[in-house]
Amino acid sequence: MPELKALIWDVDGTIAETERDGHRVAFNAAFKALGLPWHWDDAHYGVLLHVAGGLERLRADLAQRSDAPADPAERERLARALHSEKNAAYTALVHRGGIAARPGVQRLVAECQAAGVALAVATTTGAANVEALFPGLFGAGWAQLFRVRVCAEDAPAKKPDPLAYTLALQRLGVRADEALALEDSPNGLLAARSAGLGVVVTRSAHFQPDPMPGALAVVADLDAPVRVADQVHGQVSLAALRDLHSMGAPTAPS
Ligand code: XBP
Ligand code: MG
Repeated sequence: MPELKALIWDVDGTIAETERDGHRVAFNAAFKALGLPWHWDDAHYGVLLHVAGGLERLRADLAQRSDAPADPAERERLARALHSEKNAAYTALVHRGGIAARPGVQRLVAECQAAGVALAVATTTGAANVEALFPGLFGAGWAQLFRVRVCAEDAPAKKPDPLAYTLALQRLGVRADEALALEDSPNGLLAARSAGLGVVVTRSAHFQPDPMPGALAVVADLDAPVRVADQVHGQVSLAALRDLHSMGAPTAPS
């Protein structure tokens, strides 16, 4: 098995609980700012999250609302206005320091940095949201740490399409069997697997019960124990990832 050269990170739900603590809160702020009496509660947001992409999520919700504009052009205008308002509220919330990294994230990033394992991001959210979040979590050198970042602007075909991951691999200059992906959602898992990557799933607030077919491992968070064949590592360390990687990626889904 080739050496593990890169770790590709999903952002929302994987690096931080940004869906529960950031995007949902910001969508609700956007409804209010535009004078709409709408509110996405936790349970409804959990269902909507199966649509990747905030704008796509708004379109899906508006399409089934009886109190949304019936005219498609007007509905699209409203979805775009809400999405842009949501992103402004999200970056403001993040800048206020409202969101922490999930357990084990900063430790694993530091381990990779020390060992020369490249770090990349493959996310369906916009670059501005990543640029708002990362300095608070990884310090002033965050952009050197995560040199390769594939965001919504680069990969318009959202997960489960593999595009974000294939682009990240291309820009890293590594093959799929030289990298692993970290994900929290079924769509993300499918996207990374379709790009030929082995995937470790770290369960986030909204995807607790979802089956995660084909993941190399599924953990509660990166500080939780992880089983690799007949051995249990105390946490998702780089050593644990190397062991998982050496087992080889499961066959890509058809
Ligand atoms: C994240 C998303 C994003 C965020 C909101 O999925 O689907 O749409 O919810 O960001 P993943 P935008 O973690 O699989 O990348 O509103 O900027 O889309
Ligand atoms: Mg995610």
